Amino acid sequence: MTALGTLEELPLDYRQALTGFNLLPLWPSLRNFLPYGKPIRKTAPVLWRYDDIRPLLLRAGELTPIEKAERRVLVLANPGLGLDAVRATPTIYLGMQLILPGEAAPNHRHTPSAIRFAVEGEGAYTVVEGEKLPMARGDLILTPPKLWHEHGHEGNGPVIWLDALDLPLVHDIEASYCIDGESQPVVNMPDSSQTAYRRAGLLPYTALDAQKRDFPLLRFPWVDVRQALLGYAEGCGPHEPVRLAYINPETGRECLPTLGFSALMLRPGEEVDLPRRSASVVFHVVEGAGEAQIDGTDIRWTEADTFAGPTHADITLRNNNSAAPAFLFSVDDAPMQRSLGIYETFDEPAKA
Ligand code: GTQ
Repeated sequence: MTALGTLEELPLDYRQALTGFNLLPLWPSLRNFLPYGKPIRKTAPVLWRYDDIRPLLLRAGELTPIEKAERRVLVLANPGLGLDAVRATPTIYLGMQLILPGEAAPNHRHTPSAIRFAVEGEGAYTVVEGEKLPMARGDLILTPPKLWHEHGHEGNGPVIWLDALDLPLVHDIEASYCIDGESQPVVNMPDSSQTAYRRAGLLPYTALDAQKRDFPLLRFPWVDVRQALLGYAEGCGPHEPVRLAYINPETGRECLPTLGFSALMLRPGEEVDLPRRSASVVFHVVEGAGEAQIDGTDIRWTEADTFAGPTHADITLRNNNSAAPAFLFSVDDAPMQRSLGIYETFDEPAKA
């Protein structure tokens, strides 16, 4: 294979002439953009321990009133991409958000898609387009692109949740912006996870004749997800990952256009090798403790910890408890890769 020409091989006057007209030779950097076989990945396998985040987030509660923050969030930034890149993976933004009793994170809407995954505390809620969605531990709340959303807290003690957004992509394509609004009147009680979409396999009869809706279900209660995982595990083979996808109940497809969400159960003492995928991925621990190996990097995780891995990663997950299952929530960018026609899974470990 012939080595490609370098910049240094080109005469200085030629390089200067190119620069003067805003031109670049492709060939010196062609392999950076089109490496053979596997993308170049700067994303580091990384762990954010909840024990490290929590005291610093509570201190933010003392240092910065909600009015001065709008959203009181510490961003989980991937050091491989540079902390200033404000992202956990190339496409996934993660933040831990704190709300204190009586506080309100005001109503707004924006082009990036977001989700909340409740980590600690009780009594907080998000209102999305007038639908009030309680945030119990482990609940997944969607705030789809351009929908109004605001957060409040009617209980006691701090409430903390994990935010995931497709902000890196939407910002990089210079399409990210926000609009503020008045607080929304609440129109429901309870939310549609308790009414219209109470159970998988059942839909309101009128939905058969109606246009499929983009975001019919905005809250996925953890009690239901956990029970579904335990039930699904009964029918899974010993080496089959016990993993369920969160979906739009009307389309059967992913529930947001860009990010995908799933829940995993690791049986007592279980170790699973996940199939290598082209998507980047984040895991958040709901219950249990164990280890992960991501592209050879060892990670020891426990409850409420969060960890991330790059695209095309080899990932092994292990539950260290031989008596109880462990539960993980996961975010990936498979939907956006699918819409680009580039999502892949691989059977064989990649050749370097
Ligand atoms: O709660 O609406 O972490 O707009 C970043 C941007 C949370 C939110 C974030 C946001 C929000």
